[in-house]
Amino acid sequence: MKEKILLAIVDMKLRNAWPVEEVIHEMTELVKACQGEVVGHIICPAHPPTAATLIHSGKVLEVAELARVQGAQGVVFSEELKGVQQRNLEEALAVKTIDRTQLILDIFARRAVSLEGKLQVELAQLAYRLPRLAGHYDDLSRQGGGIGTSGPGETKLEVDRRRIAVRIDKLKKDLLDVTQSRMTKRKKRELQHIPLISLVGYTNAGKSTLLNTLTGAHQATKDGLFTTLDSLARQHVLPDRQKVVFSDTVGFMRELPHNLIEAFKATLEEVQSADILLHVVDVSNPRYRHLKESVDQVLDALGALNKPTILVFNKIDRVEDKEELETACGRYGNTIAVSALEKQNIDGLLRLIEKELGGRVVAVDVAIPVNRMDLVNMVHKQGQVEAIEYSGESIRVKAVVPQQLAGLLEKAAAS
Ligand SMILES: Nc1nc2c(ncn2[C@@H]2O[C@H](COP(=O)(O)OP(=O)(O)OP(=O)(O)O)[C@@H](O)[C@H]2O)c(=O)[nH]1
Ligand SMILES: [Mg+2]
Repeated sequence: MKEKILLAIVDMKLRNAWPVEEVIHEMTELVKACQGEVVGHIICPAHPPTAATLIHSGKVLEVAELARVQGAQGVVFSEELKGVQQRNLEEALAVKTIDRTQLILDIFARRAVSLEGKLQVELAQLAYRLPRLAGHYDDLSRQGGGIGTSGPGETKLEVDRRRIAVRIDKLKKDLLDVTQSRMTKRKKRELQHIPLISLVGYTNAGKSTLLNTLTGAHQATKDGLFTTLDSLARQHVLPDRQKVVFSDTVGFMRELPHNLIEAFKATLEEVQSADILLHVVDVSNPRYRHLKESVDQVLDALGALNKPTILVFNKIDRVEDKEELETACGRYGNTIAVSALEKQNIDGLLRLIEKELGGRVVAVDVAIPVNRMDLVNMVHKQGQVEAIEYSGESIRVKAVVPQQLAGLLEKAAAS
């Protein structure tokens, strides 16, 4: 049975705040991703917010009444709650009360598959919980007692806090180990001068579908939020025979919890080291401009906003208003409209990628000395071989290789 959830949409009347309807839509999707069912929503003004319950006490009573009438088993607030606010609200509402951040963390916890993903999620959850322990055990008596426990003693709160802090340290260490092997792979790739093309975008934009269409990978895709948590890198050869690596990673969302970005830093670093970003936008979503801006904000936080970027307007098969699509494309630079699912205009996208990588590879046809097998090995790893012929004193190499390697080959040929 699906858990029945009442949404408390907190209206902060902030500048640049998202329209209320969009928040309702987004929160409903988040609840769905947690296998819950939204039974209703209530708008709760919070200007100014209150310290005790975020929203005003009269409104708290209204939320409690609606939750009761709708038979809600939980209330989810659209804004982050402080520990004390959550406790007060839960008491007043008499049902489980959580906030948007917890909801997102819950989705991530459900989705995490890889060891790295699981460690990252647990880290984010503990980091969220740690400052919220305060005051939980105000009336605590001293722990322990008896021989060997003399001294000031510790409250349970302190013990809990310390236990969590120790666990956080341990998780960070474990994560470092797990991340190390991925870093090694990345370094190797960088040494081989194979460009990395990272797919980024709002969750559900179609990144994994595009990766599959581009490379024939089998990354799981689904209509829902945060389907992909683990990065997948896939080597591919472009039509101009340049080797590249495409990588798909976790989707973004507006105001992603800070703890989550912090915990997923290692995964997101892939984005920082990319040569090109494919920013995938679901242009069939009427809110696509807002979604794009939110992704830009996360990219900015990662220091990746100024990377060469191709804006990929996806799901054009669902866009009826072609004029609007043209306007959308005209609004930004370096855009292309595709359908990853229906495989429309994928050639165009590939050409744009080749143009963006422009001149990083060149065709060579050289004869190098037989003792330069080291170079032949490099050609196999970094380039696309057309022919390698061994004839007595020399090796003829016909291939498309990165410019730097072409230089080395030509030098060897001339010697
Ligand atoms: N109609 C249509 N649907 C698409 C297209 N591309 C992707 N989808 C659908 O959109 C949904 C989300 O696709 P995914 O590829 O999982 O999206 P994602 O960006 O990887 O999402 P997360 O991993 O959750 O961040 C799926 O149901 C896809 O089938 C497209 O070009 N047209
Ligand atoms: Mg995905």
